Amino acid sequence: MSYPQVTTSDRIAFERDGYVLKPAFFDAEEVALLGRAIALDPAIARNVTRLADSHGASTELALWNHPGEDVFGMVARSARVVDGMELLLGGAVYHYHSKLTMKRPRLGGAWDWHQDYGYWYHNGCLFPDLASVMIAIDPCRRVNGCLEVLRGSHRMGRIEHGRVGGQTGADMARVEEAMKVLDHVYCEMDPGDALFFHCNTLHASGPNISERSRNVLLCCYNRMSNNPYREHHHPRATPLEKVADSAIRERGLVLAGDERTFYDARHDETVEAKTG
Ligand SMILES: O=C(O)CCC(=O)C(=O)O
Repeated sequence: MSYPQVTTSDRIAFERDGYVLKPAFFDAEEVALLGRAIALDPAIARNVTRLADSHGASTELALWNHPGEDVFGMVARSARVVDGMELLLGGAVYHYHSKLTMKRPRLGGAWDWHQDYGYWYHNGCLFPDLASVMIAIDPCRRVNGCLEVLRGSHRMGRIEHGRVGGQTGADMARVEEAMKVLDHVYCEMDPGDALFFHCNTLHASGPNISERSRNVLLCCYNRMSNNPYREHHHPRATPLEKVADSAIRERGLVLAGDERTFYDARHDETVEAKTG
């Protein structure tokens, strides 16, 4: 069986636009496993952090540093993702963290405009040699808060960030100027689609004003050569054990449960998943 791959023409698009959307990167069976894992793993529900946005709503986040043997780990370690990241970032990568961002029907809040490197710069990463892949578990549409990007904004370099609600947001005066010269793209996605984006790409997402949840998995990677110069709450260069693309389906519905250590992004501390 063959699996979708990131190609050299994807790399050209990524370098030009700061992102590339790969439709149907995961199939329906693989996406169903992710959806069931969210529903069935009580450790995820116990370790969700709510991040306030600038409009008084909040969005939900569950974040962990190390990809394990569970279904989320199989996706983060799958050859199609890791090889794709290595092609896009131009060298060997390691797993920086993964997170579920979840917007409940009618309640899920927004993500304010930011660059991921606006955060990660402060973690001792010298170069913006990091990227994320967002994998749609639910349909992502404007009405339920799909990701929005400013096409080509990664070429602006890192811009100033400050506190916006419970999040860290980009200097809006500069974002507004960038909006006058760059395309504002709503990245609508179907379940299984994967959006690879550069850590300096300005991105945001709106609130969920629909009756459907908007759950996505984000896996983030750093170049091995960009080992952070100091310890921080995400890992320094750590060997990444890649698995075959078939491993997601072959392993099936393996839950991490209490094997996983979550990181509480709101309180800036590591939270161990607890039983009971
Ligand atoms: O889930 C979203 O809509 C955006 C998440 C995001 O921007 C992030 O985790 O940096």
